[in-house]
Amino acid sequence: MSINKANMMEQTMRWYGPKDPVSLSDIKQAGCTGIVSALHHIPNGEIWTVEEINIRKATVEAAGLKWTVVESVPVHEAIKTQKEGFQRYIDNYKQSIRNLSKCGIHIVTYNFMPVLDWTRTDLAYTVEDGSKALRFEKAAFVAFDVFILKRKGASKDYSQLELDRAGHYYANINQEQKDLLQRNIIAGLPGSEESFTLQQFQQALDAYDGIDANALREHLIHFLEEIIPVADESNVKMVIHPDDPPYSILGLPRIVSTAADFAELVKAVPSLNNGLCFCTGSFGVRPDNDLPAIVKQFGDRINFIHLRSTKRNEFGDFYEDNHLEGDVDMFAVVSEIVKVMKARNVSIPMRPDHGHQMLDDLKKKTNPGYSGIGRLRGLAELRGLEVGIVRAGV
Ligand code: DNO
Repeated sequence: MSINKANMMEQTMRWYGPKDPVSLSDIKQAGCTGIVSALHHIPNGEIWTVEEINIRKATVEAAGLKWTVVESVPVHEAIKTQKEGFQRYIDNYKQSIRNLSKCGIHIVTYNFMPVLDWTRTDLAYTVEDGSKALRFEKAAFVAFDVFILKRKGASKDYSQLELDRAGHYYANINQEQKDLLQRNIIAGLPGSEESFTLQQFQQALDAYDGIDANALREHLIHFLEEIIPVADESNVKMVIHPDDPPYSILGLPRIVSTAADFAELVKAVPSLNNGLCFCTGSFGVRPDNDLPAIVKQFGDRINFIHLRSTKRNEFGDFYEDNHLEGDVDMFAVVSEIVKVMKARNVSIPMRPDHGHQMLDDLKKKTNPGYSGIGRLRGLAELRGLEVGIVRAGV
């Protein structure tokens, strides 16, 4: 029996462009209709021209798919730190929004995390069924901070237990493992537009000297006050991605980790185009984030959804679990999303966020988190969940 898809999530996957080992045809066969993509070859801070956007758009459309969401137009570090010359980058950003709109692309994702985008310590953590997942191990992260980066004052940021566990971890890994840990954290995961050597990394951190959470929030609000009027004129929905993990790391402030954080941004810039990319995997790492309540509270400004579940332990470690397992109550989340779409009479694009490396993909070189088969499994489960919810009239 076919069901009315008008108020159901639009199924999409992220595609990194022509070099992505997962093809557009693979994504279409997974059952997606939409693509999430970005012009990763354009240097961070430069304008995305209509020509370049149209090239990507034509490639996507030739495969019978639609480029529904941009993830991400990256925000230059100078905008976050408000260093000399940052206004030029804001102007460029505005022009990219206008150009995307001209090409018919109306949802743009971005984040405002200082220096690092999403962060993991282990990209090949073998889970019980033999597939590989991404993991954040607190002891490894603290070891990187205290013993490899040797950040000034780092040890003051951790408890004695955390330092002891990190010391133990570090004493038991070899040089190769140390190098790998460093690479995993600072060499840039897929989608992060920055990649550093240790020395460059320290310099990037230093640029935040004197910038605390309040200052960073002011910088973000300034950015929003500048770009949201352009989004309004261009009919573009801007959606901010939450911090991953959702707390301050390496002494850097993070300001989009909770519902209260996002509420501040809404208060400052109320336009509905100041929206949220609702990422269950990022918000879900904190037990104090009530995910269905966030959907309820911000339903009118959630315009892109990342569905993924994490499993945490008492030490602050987490790994990416199967989409319907782990700490996220996916049934409760999708039920709220279904209600929102019905009330708004819209279909919100969703992507299965990450997936385990599994089956044939274990033999391939894949983008961590973005292999084809693991995401296909996640999508299939989420699709079934949503159909069940809709058919049951929950
Ligand atoms: C990781 C992603 C992030 C996200 C950006 C959005 O898999 O969720 O890279 O795309 O933070 O700007």
